[in-house]
Amino acid sequence: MAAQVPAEELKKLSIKEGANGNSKAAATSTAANGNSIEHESEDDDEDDHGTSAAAETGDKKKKKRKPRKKKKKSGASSNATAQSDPPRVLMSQLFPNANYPEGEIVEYADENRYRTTSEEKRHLDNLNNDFLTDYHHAAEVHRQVRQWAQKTIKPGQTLTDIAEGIENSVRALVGHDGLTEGDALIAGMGFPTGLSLNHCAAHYTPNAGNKMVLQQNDVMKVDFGVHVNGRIIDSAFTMTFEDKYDPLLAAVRAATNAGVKEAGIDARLGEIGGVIQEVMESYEVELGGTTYPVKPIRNLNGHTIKPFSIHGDKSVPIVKTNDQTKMEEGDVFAIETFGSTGNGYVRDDMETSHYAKKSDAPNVPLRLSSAKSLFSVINKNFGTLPFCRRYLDRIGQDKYLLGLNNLVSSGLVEGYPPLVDKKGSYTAQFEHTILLRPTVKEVISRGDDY
Ligand SMILES: [Co+2]
Repeated sequence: MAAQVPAEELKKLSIKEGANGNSKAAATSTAANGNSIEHESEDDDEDDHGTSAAAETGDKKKKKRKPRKKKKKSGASSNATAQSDPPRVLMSQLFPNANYPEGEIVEYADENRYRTTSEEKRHLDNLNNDFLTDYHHAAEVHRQVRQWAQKTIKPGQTLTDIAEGIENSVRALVGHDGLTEGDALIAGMGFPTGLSLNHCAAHYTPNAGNKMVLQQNDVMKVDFGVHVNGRIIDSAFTMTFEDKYDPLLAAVRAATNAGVKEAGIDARLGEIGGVIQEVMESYEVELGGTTYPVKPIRNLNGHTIKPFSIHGDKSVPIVKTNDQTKMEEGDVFAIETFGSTGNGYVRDDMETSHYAKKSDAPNVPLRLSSAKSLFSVINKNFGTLPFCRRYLDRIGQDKYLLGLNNLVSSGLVEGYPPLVDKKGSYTAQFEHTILLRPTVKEVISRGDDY
């Protein structure tokens, strides 16, 4: 989920309008660096799971990401050892000893090199055991669901079906359907499934009755969160069905990877933005006979993530700024970049779907009884996790709009309207969650897809 730059802050940025540097070298050196996730070797026994839940899955096995550390416990009640299609096998069943795979491990460099072997830092890392297990759990759910989504989503499907397909899969894999009070706070969606098309860059998900159908020519940002005990994975990718968009996607993928690479303990936020910008602007894309520079969307940011809170207090710009703030040990960052063929600037548009209770919500008396009861529902079901109108619908709430709008105007709940660039433009996004562990940087949401 994207963080927005306040308007006053933006004025301080010195942006060279239309600048489109030709530093191709910067781009290629940082682009799509290989990931070094600890894979166990690809299973070659594709056909040996015939008795499992995966048996019903038939043809779609070829691109499946297999669980990497399977430990068969004798006497296990169920014998599913591979994920089903759609994904419905509990992650805790695929990894019975909670030995969820790590993300990409990157050793610190330069003056932080000592951390990898430091006894003290290792000790600190070990203290984080529960935190890491929850994070690895959530990340593997994200990977399995998104890789299913990548091979399943096709033009002709409705956005509602796509969103529900992702959300029902996430809830099934963590084993919490979120239908009973408090259940969605244990594990489930970390925030609503963003399905933002074309010039819309972020924060679009269908509300009830939405009949929109994905088109062949669309550029769709798929941005969803998975949380386990409040540890949120925030990771996003872009889907297209026409080759002409490939340079746009390559620009943004490379820019995000450059940001991930620059991130580290003591790295300065403004400088990371500069590196991201340089990589992004080294690309251009030709659409319909016109060549467009790929511009970073300068009022969208990466951000820290706190327990149950998607936007922490630090922002990672995607253009050069003078922000000298440093990344620190223990920080969790969502590194996300957006590229655009439009203005490189977004504004609010369309009907709001995303909301979240503010963590610093003031204690104001609510006079409207519908607002009061809705606030209680939000507290019990989502806490400060972002939710959307469909999430209220599915737990049986109706006629809540007046109350919801009242909570927003009272300052207790924040609305996150869709963010759009110039009409007719195209925007793309890639995003990873990274942990600045005491010993190593972990790109926790890294997969073999992006
Ligand atoms: Co985000």
